[in-house]
Amino acid sequence: MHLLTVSGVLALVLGTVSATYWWEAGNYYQIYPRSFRDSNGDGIGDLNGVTEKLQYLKDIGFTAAWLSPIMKSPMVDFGYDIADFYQIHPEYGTMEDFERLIARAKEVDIKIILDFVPNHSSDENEWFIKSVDGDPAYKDFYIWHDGKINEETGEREPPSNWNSEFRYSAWEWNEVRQQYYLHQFAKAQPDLNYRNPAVVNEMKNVLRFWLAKGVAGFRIDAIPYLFEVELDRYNQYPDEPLSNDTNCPDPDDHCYTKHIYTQDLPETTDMIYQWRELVDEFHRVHGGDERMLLTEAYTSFDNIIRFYGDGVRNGSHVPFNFDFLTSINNASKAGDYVAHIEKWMNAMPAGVYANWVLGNHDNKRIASRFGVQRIDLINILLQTLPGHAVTYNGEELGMTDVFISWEDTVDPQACNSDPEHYYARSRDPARTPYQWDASPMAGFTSADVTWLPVSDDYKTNNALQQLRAPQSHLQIFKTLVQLRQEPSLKFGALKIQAVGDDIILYSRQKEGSDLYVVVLNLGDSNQQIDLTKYFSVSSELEVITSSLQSQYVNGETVKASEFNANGQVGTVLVAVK
Ligand SMILES: *[C@@H]1O[C@H](CO)[C@@H](O)[C@H](O)[C@H]1NC(C)=O
Ligand SMILES: *[C@@H]1O[C@H](CO)[C@@H](O)[C@H](O)[C@H]1NC(C)=O
Ligand SMILES: *[C@@H]1O[C@H](CO)[C@@H](O)[C@H](O)[C@H]1NC(C)=O
Ligand SMILES: CC(=O)N[C@H]1CO[C@H](CO)[C@@H](O)[C@@H]1O
Repeated sequence: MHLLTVSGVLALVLGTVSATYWWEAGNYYQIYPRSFRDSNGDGIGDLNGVTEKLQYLKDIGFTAAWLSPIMKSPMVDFGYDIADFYQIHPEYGTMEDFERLIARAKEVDIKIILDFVPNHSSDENEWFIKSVDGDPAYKDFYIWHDGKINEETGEREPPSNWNSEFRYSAWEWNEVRQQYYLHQFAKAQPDLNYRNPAVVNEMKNVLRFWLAKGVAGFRIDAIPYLFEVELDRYNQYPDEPLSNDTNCPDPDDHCYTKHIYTQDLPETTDMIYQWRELVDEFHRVHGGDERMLLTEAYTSFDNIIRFYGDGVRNGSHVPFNFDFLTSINNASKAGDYVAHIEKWMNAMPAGVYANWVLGNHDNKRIASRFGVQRIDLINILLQTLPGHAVTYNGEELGMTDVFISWEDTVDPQACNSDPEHYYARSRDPARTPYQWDASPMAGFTSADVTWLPVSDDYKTNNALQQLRAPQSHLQIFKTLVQLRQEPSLKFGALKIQAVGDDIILYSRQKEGSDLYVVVLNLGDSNQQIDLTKYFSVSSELEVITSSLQSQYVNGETVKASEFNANGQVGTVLVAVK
């Protein structure tokens, strides 16, 4: 048996954070505004819909909500293509609606965090239009290049072999300007040129603009793509080496090359530190609560950790832990979970919090990936580990993927594929309307058509039904969120270990406070465990909460030496003094 003796380290790490930050042990809720609540009956979610539901989020106990992009956009990539960084997308409402949302959020005491998409704009952005026209102020706002002349054919070709995330060349020819521009995502998302100080300044103005509107911070999108390599001495961009990945034989795919010139350049980390300085400065000048940054990056573990800061400069408060999201899946064994949790906890610099993410709008639903039976177990895990927990809307209800046919698919990442392969790439199944109640269209809208279909199971799986039921995924979730206010859950050390392939056992305790024990059984079969062998607990424990299908009910007292870890069940217990 391998008992981790990391508790001393963790106690130190968490102990160094003072107890005055609003975000400590924060609970972040990701709202996908297009699918959250439609207040005006057009089948598309909107800001007034979010405002209407803020009390619901507060009742669950969330600290903050971050909204996927709400700025003006032609919606080629559903808001990740911004046409005006200073305006609200008309389908979602007006600036007045946004101001009301902020005012209401203050009333109910929930922080609002905006999605900031710095890597690219929409091709309909006025900056891009001016850049195409060669307007001196905007000429170099984007990355333009003449391309190369093929010596054999005499034809003009893209400057390099770089591919877009959404397949095919990352270079697109522009007839007006007679040059190629770079787009690491869709063609309609030209990459901004961060080597141009005017761009860096403009994007800082964007941050200041929304801070002045009262947002509590930003979740920053697609960090690794911010910078590309500089032109070489022949004024060319070098080709990237082939990845030689046998799983990726298609030259049009992004994974066909290794992205050494287009991702994770060191300048990226510096940019995060600059943005942190900006939000800290705003706080110094304007007072109030500190503003925070969350960063999105599918990048190496070391890079993610560096986003926290380098010991001199601070960076992101919450560099999303995508090591966890990308490494942990339904086939993971207890030891894999423990290894990844330990890896993060041990790599974090002093004075910061860990964070745990398993779902977002770019991945299939947790309940579909791990099985509906395991949704409570996963929620228990995310909510009882030290640090921040991030929940994508609907995961607290155990919403599942909704099958979307090829004809109905709207996600550009899937549309760029074909009828045979699109489903694996499609992000639509996890983006369908939130299931509020059993009324038509799940209470999402009064329209008869929605931008993505409402799940068939909404009559039996919705927020209202779960709130009324004596026990439900949502009730369990609420219990967990409340529990996080306990000193042991907020600041307590973590002692974690795997027992066999299926059982994850851990405790959380702050000195002088209650001892909490969490038992997660990933496997299908029941196992009886003598918890007194692993924790210094007396003969009895009390069940705080447990998965829906557990044999135990909340408040029940159990014998520590004969605990039944039911299959696919998670349980939180507290030692009886
Ligand atoms: C892939 O193979 C080519 C030679 O066929 C080599 O030049 C290149 O460096 C390899 N790529 C990587 C990432 O190893
Ligand atoms: C970084 O953050 C810590 C608090 O976590 C603070 O004590 C320190 O002064 C900050 N450093 C800078 C350079 O802002
Ligand atoms: C997850 O794995 C278990 C086996 O441990 C299997 O029974 C179940 O069907 C899998 N669920 C999904 C959603 O793949
Ligand atoms: C998780 C996440 O927000 N991913 C986004 C990364 O950026 C691209 C392009 O902006 C979006 O398509 C993804 O949704």
